[in-house]
Amino acid sequence: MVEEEVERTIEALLQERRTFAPSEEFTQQANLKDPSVYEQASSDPDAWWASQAERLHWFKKWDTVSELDPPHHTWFVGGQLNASYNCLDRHLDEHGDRVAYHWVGEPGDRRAVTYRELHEEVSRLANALKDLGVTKGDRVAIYLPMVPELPAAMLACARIGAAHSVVFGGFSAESLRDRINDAECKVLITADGSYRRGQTVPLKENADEALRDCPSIEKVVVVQRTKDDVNMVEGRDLVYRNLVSDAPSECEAEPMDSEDMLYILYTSGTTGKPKGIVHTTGGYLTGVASTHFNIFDIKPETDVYWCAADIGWVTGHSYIVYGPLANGCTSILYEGAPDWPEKNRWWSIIEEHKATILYTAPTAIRSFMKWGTEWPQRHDLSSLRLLGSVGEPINPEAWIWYQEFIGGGRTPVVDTWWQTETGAIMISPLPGVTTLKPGSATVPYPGVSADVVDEQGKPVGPDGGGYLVLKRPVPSMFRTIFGDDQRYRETYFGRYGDEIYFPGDGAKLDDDGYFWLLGRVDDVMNIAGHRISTYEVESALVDHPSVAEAAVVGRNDPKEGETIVAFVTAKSGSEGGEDLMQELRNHVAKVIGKLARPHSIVFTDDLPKTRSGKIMRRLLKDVAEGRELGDVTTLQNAPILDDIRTKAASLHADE
Ligand code: 7RM
Repeated sequence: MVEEEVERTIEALLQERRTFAPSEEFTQQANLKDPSVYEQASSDPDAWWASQAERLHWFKKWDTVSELDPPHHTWFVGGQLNASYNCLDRHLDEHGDRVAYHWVGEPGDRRAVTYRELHEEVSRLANALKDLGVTKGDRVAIYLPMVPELPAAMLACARIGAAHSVVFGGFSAESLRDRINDAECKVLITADGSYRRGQTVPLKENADEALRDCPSIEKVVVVQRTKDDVNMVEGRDLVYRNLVSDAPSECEAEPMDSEDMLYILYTSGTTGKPKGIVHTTGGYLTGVASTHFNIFDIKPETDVYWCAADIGWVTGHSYIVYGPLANGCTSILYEGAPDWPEKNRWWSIIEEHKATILYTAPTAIRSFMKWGTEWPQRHDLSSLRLLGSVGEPINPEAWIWYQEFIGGGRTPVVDTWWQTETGAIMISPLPGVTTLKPGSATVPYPGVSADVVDEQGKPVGPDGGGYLVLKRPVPSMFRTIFGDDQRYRETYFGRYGDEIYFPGDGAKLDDDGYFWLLGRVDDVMNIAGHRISTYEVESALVDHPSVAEAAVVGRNDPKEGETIVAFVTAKSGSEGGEDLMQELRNHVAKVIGKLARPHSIVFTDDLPKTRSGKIMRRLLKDVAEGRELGDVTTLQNAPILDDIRTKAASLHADE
């Protein structure tokens, strides 16, 4: 389709069909189709969550469903289970030969791993880890690319009761070092390297650099992915494949208490030091199995499900590893970049494997929009029946594009709001029940109690904007920050007291009680006494046909107060000049109001992004305010900042 037609289609859909009720066909076959589930769950949350915990295999049933001691809470106390057993052993009798992962390597290699094969690999590796001295309660760092050995390593830890700490393969040696040291990991599982856009990433080299300063590490297990020659330290470093083939294939899964730690995952906060988010076993697994089954409407026998995140982020932990495997479904696992060797890579994978469900992030969707519809249109995507979005607010234009050009106009799109801390999805449609509104994550999942409140904690009511809060703990919620419970209390419960969890997001409620997420509250600006979210202005900007992507920050100036600075990437074919600048300012004024009109607009070829694709507004704020740049170590495209700084120089011309 030519660009103009695409615009017209999106425009028409946005105008004519503001809301999308589930089709009768979809509802009829849906796992959850009875809307009374919401009422039932809220009138007796413990009974609801207990019913969801029944999805799992418990070695010993719990004594109590929940014990609340705000801000702490425990779930299924007295119960015993094992996550690896639930993800593997439990499925073997009935469908051990079902594919767990269709793995696709970036260079084009492929491997299908069945539940039985994964079970054997995990059991062998678990034995090998025990042999290396890893015992229950120890921490194991994992720094691997998207290869089947990554979920295997996580499950091997879970099998013997060691907590894993997965560090995203795109992180630097320094980040790896800090995370290993914070958790005092005993063993590191890594690889020689990984593939990204046809290049190799030297993981082992990074690991070696990190390990110069990691006294707790005793052994290093190395997966040979690229088969490059790498440095192996005598007595410390061992080849993964040799260890696994030499180890016995039977390994009992360790019975774990429901509240035993399953893993630590680091996430950035407002300070430089990342927070080690601690998840436990029974509650976490209950939350991810339940939400995965109901929100993605999983039919384990027939679905081919693809969550295109990296396992190094919580989305991958919950919705590539634990949720899908607990539900016994077949997933796709892809190692590489979406534009390698060409921009149709994802669509060719979907066609080849007849994927039925795709779960990805708005930033990816916007890239696809930028690349044009000709790439997906080369492929038969008719196998898709459900689409999901996660990671940031999705602007209605991208939502519609996704549904129309990837979902063929048929599929529900579930916009799922949650965090590393919540472990599982908290706000999302149920695709067989909920009427969708493009741009809204809709309503809290059954058993989740959310609201939007003001500075004092007073509910703002319909049509009001404020802060999102969760008013009652849920099983999948994290328990603490590793080694820093004080920070846990202060960051999440310092604002409204011990009973109310504050996730750090702004939100709006509409007349139907739907939640509209507005981005992090650190991204909320105060322009002449009006609260405007950077996200609202960004949405207005990307709504303009010439804009591919936009990031907005508030620029604080002692004289001028806070003013809006927009960083804009123009679509190919559009020119970022004086004319477009005026047009965009007028456009925003038209969409939101004059008070939201950006004071300045800087055109740039790209925006600074973290490796998970989140725009780093903090750095743009530094640029806008003419400061030294803060921490750039988590940035995937650092060089673009120099370019942006040069272009933004005029912002400070009169200072
Ligand atoms: C899953 C994940 C969490 C933050 C969260 C929000 C933002 C995530 C959505 C969203 C609007 C969504 N974990 N966020 N999902 N905002 N709509 N559907 O991303 O810990 O890495 O990030 O991401 O600000 O607080 S995370």
